[in-house]
Amino acid sequence: MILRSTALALTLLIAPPAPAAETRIDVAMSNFKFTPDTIRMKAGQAYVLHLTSTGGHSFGAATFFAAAKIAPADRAKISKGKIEVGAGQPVDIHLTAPAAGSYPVRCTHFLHASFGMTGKIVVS
Ligand SMILES: [Cu+2]
Repeated sequence: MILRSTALALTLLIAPPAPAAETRIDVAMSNFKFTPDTIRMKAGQAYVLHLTSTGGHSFGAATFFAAAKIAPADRAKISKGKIEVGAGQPVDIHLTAPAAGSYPVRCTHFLHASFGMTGKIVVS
């Protein structure tokens, strides 16, 4: 029993559980689209959403951000369900994907969504 406990302790010392690897997802914003416009995630998996823009756009995904687990350090980057992304000012959001579903994404800037600047996050 003592030997078994020692062996277990040694195993834990030698191989501490690795933190869940984050998958990076790049989303580029431009006039007037998200690339890709369908973002795919697996429920419960860790991601870094890397947002870039060639102009002033927002990544509006209120239902997604409300449902996902957002890293505390990144919560302040989200305001009223959206993230403003300026040209040359990338934003990273570390998060854990929520339950399966399709969550709408849109740029909230005036008329941008009607010009086609919409997308979705599909969690499976
Ligand atoms: Cu826009």
